Amino acid sequence: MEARIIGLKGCGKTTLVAALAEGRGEGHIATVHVGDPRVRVLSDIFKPRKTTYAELKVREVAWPEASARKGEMERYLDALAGGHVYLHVIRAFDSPVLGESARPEVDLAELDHEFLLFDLIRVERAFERAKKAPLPDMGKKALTRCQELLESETPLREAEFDEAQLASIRGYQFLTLTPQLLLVNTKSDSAWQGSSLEPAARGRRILAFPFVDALEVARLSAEEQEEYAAALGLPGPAAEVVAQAAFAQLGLISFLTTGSDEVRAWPIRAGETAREAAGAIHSDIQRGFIRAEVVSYEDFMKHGGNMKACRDAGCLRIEGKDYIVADGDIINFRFNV
Ligand SMILES: Nc1nc2c(ncn2[C@@H]2O[C@H](COP(=O)(O)OP(=O)(O)O)[C@@H](O)[C@H]2O)c(=O)[nH]1
Ligand SMILES: [Mg+2]
Repeated sequence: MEARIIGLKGCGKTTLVAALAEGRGEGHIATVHVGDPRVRVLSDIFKPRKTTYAELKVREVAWPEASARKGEMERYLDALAGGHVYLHVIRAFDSPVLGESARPEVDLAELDHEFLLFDLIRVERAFERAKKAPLPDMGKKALTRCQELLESETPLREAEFDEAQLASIRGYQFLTLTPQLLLVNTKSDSAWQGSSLEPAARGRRILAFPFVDALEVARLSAEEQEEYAAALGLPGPAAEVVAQAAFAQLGLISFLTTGSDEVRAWPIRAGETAREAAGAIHSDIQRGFIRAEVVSYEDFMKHGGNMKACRDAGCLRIEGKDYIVADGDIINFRFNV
């Protein structure tokens, strides 16, 4: 999963990358492990050679300088492409660097407005091109609908599109179609009064914490992180909290695979079938899918973390290709290629 960190200049994007990276960052890029206690427990039971958590790749996209905006804008848009989710950072501390006091509502409205404008420009360009190479009816209809939404200042992610419509607009890479998480960078020493951002959040999840404190916590050992996060009033280590919220915002769940080789969490979209889930591991397993042997993490732990006990108790289920995978399913795929 790819995330892009967006936000105006000086809001704390680089600080966030550092806090998320826990030492694994490279400047503007970091790979975040999605903390999953189930993976930790299973790893203790199976003692595999390798333990693999779901990953969120994050990349900071710097806000273009006003003076150089024209040329930089294209680069900005290129850098946003490929992001499955935007982590939208909002400054809620008075910035000595910028010489500006906190104005989170204004900043949020500004970037939201810019994104609507970018998308409107894309719609207009698409209609321009359609004069030379006409669009199919479906494409024209979908594009017109996007235009109406954007002109009424509705981000496209708030609209319901059916699969066919989505297919015809996906290629335009509209910025407002991408889900967002709002990350409020708060003042260290005072309680955050977040209610004023709620209306403008329009359904986006809000996480608020002081990034500088989160960065301090991230520099500690794994054992110390939980404790110090709590002491600073943070909901947890930033990497864990942000990655989990991003996955939730995207409607992702994880199924698990176990063995002496590897214990691993595999993120998939909620609602995917066993056969689709198999494809997350390897296209061969999807192609040669025979059946899935499934036990829920809860049942597995209820039976002492023992697969044979699960089988004897009848809670190791045999499921077919259309089975809808549940979060925390431990799955062994049978396949034949
Ligand atoms: N007081 C305070 N300053 C911060 C915080 N986060 C970042 N800063 C400072 O704000 C400035 C800009 O931060 P930076 O992460 O580079 O912002 P970016 O432009 O969005 O990448 C730096 O001088 C940071 O030290 C914060 O949580 N509290
Ligand atoms: Mg920066």
